[in-house]
Amino acid sequence: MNVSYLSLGSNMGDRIAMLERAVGQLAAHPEIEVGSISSVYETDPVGFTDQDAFLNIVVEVKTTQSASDLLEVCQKIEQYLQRERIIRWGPRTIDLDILLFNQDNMETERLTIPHPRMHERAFVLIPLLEIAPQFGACFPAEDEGVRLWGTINSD
Ligand code: PH2
Ligand code: MG
Ligand code: MG
Repeated sequence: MNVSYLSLGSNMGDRIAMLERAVGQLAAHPEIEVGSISSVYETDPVGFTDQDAFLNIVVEVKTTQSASDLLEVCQKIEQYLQRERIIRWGPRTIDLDILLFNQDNMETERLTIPHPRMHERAFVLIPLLEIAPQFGACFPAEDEGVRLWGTINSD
C-alpha cells in the first residue's frame, strides 16, 4: 500500500464545498482510502497575489495506485469539479497536488515528487505538519499568512 499526501486548495466559488466534494471524490475511488484530513486553513495567495484568499487542506491517502495513476485521478476530479484556471498560480475552483508519495523521489514530464515548491509554502506545510508531524524535521514551517478557518465535513 502506498501512502501519499495531497494538497487541496480553492479560492473561487463555494470554497469549502469544493474541498468537501474533492475529498468525497477521492474517498469514492475504489483504489483510494482517505486517511487523516487536516483542519481547513484560510491562506493568503502566494505567487500571484492579486486574488482572493484560498482555503487549503492536506489529505493523507492510501492507495494501491502508482503516483502517475494518482495524478490522473486528481486531474479527473479537477475536471469533474469544473476547474477553471486562466492564469498560472491564479484563481481556481479546485486544485489537487501530490506532495509526497511514500519516500519516493521522482521526476517525469508531468510529475515531480516531492512537490518542488512545497518547502517554501506555508499553506502546504502548516496543514501537512498538523497531520504528519514526523515531517517537521525535513520541512520547517512558519505560519505567516495561514489562519485556522474550520474543519471539513467529510460525511
Ligand atoms: N496555489 C497556487 C498558487 N498560490 N496560494 C495559496 N494561498 N494557496 C494555494 O493553494 C495556492 C496559492 C498554485 O496552485
Ligand atoms: Mg497547486
Ligand atoms: Mg496543481
